Amino acid sequence: KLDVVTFGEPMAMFYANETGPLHEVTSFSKALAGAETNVATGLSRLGLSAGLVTQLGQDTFGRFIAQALQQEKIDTESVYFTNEAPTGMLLKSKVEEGDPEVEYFRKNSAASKLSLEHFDEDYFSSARHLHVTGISPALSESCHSFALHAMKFMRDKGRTISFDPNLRPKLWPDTPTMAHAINDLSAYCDWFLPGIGEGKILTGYTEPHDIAAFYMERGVKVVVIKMGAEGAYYKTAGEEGMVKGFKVEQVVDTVGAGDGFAVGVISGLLDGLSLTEAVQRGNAVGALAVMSPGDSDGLPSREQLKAFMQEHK
Ligand code: KDG
Repeated sequence: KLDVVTFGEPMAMFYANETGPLHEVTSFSKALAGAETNVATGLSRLGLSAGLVTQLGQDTFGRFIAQALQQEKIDTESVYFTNEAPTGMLLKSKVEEGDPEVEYFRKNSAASKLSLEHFDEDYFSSARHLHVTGISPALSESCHSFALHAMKFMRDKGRTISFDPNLRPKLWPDTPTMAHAINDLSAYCDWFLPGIGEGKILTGYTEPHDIAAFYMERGVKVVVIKMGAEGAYYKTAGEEGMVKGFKVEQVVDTVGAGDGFAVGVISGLLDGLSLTEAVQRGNAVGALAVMSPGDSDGLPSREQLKAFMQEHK
């Protein structure tokens, strides 16, 4: 039924319309956020069927998110509601350059209470592919167990699994705990998609080749490392190389680039493209994502993606 299933925490995001410290900003725009949600959005816009498993609070943000997911044609059959915890939200600042400031309001949120009780085997089995990020296991013990179980379950079913570490140090007790948890989970994925900075933190190595080798020793088949504007490095048992990035005229907001990259690589590989073509598509969707202020407003339709890739050859 589904091409891709993912799980995690969608949030209501308020991003600043003016630069300056968050507490001084007076005007914000509302948008849908959450790394897994961004990936599901991007895949759906490219015409793949994507399902998001999560729990929302019975509140205004929960209603906003449920509606936004439907507008994006994301399958919501496995979206649960609770009135015992609120829906998570975040604030994001506006910057002239570099990464914006992000402040979360998500502790003990409805999504953090997602647990194995919510794991619907039939729903997961109906998907060809599972996408996981390192944010979900950081949310709570029960979300960590959920992530591990989902990966083991889909692996036993012979499905492919992509994993973007998406390091969020604010959500973990300390760096060693974070690295340990992510590296343990990586052993269950087929395609591992870290950023170069994340790869360094997680392995202690600085060279893409060594970072990739670290994960291949754990059984990962494809490692693709995001190198920012340079593009991306890839390695498998038989090949390795760099795929150059696309030129971006103006970077508006870097958040969401990694999610866009995942959208390109996952959709490309599921469409049957070669690895280098899929990575190139990842670079293209990542470039489109940084040209707009929200996390997902730059994510393209098939036509927009094709046009961008042709114009920027
Ligand atoms: O990757 C984009 C996400 O960082 C953003 O949408 C918010 O999910 C989010 C997080 O936890 O940082």
